[in-house]
Amino acid sequence: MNKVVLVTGASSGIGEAVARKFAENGFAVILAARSEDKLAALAESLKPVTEVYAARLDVSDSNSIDVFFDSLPDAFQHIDVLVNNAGLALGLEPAHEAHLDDWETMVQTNIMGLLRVTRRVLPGMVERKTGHVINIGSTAGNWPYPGGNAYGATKAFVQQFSRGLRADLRGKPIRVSNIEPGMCETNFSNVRFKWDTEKASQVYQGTQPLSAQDIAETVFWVNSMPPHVNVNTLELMPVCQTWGP
Ligand code: NJP
Repeated sequence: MNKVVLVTGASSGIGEAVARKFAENGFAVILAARSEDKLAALAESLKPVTEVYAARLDVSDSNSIDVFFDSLPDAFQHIDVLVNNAGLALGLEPAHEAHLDDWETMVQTNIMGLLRVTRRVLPGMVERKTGHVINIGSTAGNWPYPGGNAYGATKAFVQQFSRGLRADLRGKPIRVSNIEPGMCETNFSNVRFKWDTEKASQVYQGTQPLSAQDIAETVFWVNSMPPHVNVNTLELMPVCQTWGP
């Protein structure tokens, strides 16, 4: 059996592009997200290329996590690469107008979801003495922008958790990387910025954003480095992004 990659949030955008990239390069892929119809379509398109398993996973729901991992077919149990990509950003209001429900959903998805999945996958990696956890963070975790406060804080958590994982795994041949995209054209950015040109122009000048493929190439490259090389943190921004360093 080929190496196995699990991609959460594989139904669109960066996750879909990452799954395609690994599939085209000989990995067996596990596709996970809530949108089963989109996963099924992606799985169909990848089946001629590689072994695929697709199943519903809501990372914000611990029951869904249990069902998903308890149902993994034997051939997909040995996860070599985990790409913790599922995530979302809700609301663009300043903190004094923000909706607590939005904050709760972001915490449950971007923080608790990533923790739940990692906790299920990591023991197997430790036992097999091999593995790579690749977390998809955000430039927003480093460079807060107006209205992105709580979202950025969840991604700052992802960065700090990645650092902590490296400490926990010290001496073990398991890699942990944190990839931090800036503005990337996906459903995420369409929903978040394109509906309001004025707000979009505050954070993004409207020339060329990153593409999901740009991130997929980066994630694949990070994993393709020799096993003794750990890319800790990698931040990518489109040249036109107006917020940041
Ligand atoms: O966005 P989108 P991206 N359980 O909306 C899934 C980060 N990022 O590809 O469940 C399981 O196309 C959702 O699937 P579904 C961002 O924070 C992006 O841009 O079917 N899955 C979908 O597949 C995120 O961590 C930008 O709705 C859940 C996927 O997540 C990652 O990149 C900038 C889920 C989201 O795909 C991918 O986002 C940046 C749940 N509860 C960081 N909730 C950017 N695009 O500009 C959502 O700095 N998903």
